[in-house]
Amino acid sequence: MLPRWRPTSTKELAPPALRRPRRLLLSILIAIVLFWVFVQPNGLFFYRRELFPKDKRAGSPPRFKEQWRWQESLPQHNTSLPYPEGKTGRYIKFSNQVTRLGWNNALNEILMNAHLAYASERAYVFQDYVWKPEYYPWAIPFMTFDRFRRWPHTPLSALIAGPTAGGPWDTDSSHMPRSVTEKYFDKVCPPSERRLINTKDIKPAINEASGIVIFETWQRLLLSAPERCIEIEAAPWPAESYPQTFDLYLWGSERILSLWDSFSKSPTSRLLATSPLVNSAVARNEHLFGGGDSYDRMMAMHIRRGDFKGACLELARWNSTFYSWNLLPFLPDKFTPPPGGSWGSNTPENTAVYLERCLPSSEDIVWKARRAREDLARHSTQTHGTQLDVMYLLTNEEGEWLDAMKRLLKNDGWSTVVTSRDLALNDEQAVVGMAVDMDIARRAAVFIGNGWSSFTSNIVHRRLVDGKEPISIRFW
Ligand SMILES: Nc1nc2c(ncn2[C@@H]2O[C@H](COP(=O)(O)OP(=O)(O)OP(=O)(O)O)[C@@H](O)[C@H]2O)c(=O)[nH]1
Ligand SMILES: *[C@@H]1O[C@H](CO)[C@@H](O)[C@H](O)[C@H]1NC(C)=O
Ligand SMILES: *[C@@H]1O[C@H](CO)[C@@H](O)[C@H](O)[C@H]1NC(C)=O
Repeated sequence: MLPRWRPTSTKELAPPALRRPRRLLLSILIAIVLFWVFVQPNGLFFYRRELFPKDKRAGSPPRFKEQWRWQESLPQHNTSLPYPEGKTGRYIKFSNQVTRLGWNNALNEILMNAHLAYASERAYVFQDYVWKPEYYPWAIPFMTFDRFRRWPHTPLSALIAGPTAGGPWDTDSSHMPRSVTEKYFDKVCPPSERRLINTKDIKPAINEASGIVIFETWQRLLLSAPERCIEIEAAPWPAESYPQTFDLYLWGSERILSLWDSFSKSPTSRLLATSPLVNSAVARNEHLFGGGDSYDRMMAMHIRRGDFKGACLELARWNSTFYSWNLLPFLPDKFTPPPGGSWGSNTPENTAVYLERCLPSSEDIVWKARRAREDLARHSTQTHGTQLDVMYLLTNEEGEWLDAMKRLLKNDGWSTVVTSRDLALNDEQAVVGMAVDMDIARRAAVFIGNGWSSFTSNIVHRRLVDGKEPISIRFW
């Protein structure tokens, strides 16, 4: 889904050019100084909106020292390597990548940037995932001098594996430069040797273009540029509200679909893999489903609630289409925004249609599960008549509603019902809890997701790349 507010990014505060009495100027200066000291991300103190966050883990969060050390010791971090790696190699860093937003809004962009780097024959500079504070499983202290606690971040290799996070390319493309860390980029491409490209000089001309035109525009630029080291910089706010190379407006529209063919077949997609940490968490919890061979009997459903109760109304208000790969025309359960309504408001009938598809009731969920199981049995060429009796619910819901949901599903013949809340995760595994859920949903025989969710869309991507058939991918 599109976030309702813009993520803040550093270095965007420009003092307004005011010609007013001196006293006003002085107050503004004081306000700016106070902002820098207290509020601004790298300021001295951190100001929290939620002082009493509930549902957070106790103790201090894990630091991932091992993973960072592992990333640093990757073999491509060696300046003596021959072209296109080493000190004569070609590199691209996207400093305009989204930060402080949900993992899945970040993930789709990270993968597309890595694919662009590959197509441009440059090493992709991979960066930590920086959390949206509300989603981080630990509370963020009111005041702290510790930068990690203030803006928690997670090494990419804890969340995903494959060439995007530093793994090797396959043999067909072993001549391609491997992804490197920011730290190595700083060494092999010191600032004095970088060409900076600001998105404001490229994006305005292609803002409405289809995904493939956007991709090829950047690809031509990056391929033909003689500079070894390129860094893409975000246009300063408010020039662009989403200064990403592949931005939220693109992800939320059908314009993205022109990229599916090349992206889904790319080594970036084919070699994308589950991280060892996520795999360890899945393995640890498999006994809940009846062991590692239960995925053939499993249906997984993404029940997005919590913040989605408000979000679904916003989606209706703005007449939103499904998100990204959920829009692929060969998938069942297409959603076409109903006609009617006006800019920024929709009719009550249309809003009801949105709520039905975005925030289904417990009864609708049971009904949909039954239908999806029947449709699979009837149309699948992959499942060979295996009966589904294991249900996994991926959800940010909890409490009574969820307990009742489990009972309803059991009454409807699902003999095993497990939810996100039932998983046992250690601290490190809890940090990547969303990726753990996603991987269980990737493996399940059928998946039902929320068409507006980027979380769902990235599961759809992995399932299709794995070769799962469209009838096994459903939406509310
Ligand atoms: N483990 C788990 N967490 C979820 C689920 N749904 C939502 N969440 C929580 O919500 C956060 C945001 O979800 P993401 O999908 O990663 O973020 P997003 O980019 O906002 O995604 P969408 O809102 O779905 O488009 C996650 O980090 C979790 O804290 C779920 O099914 N399982
Ligand atoms: C760096 O690369 C060179 C050239 O391939 C190789 O000889 C050397 O052993 C590598 N260094 C390390 C630390 O791997
Ligand atoms: C919503 O989208 C539909 C289909 O694209 C269109 O017919 C309708 O007029 C749109 N409504 C608004 C309020 O933009």
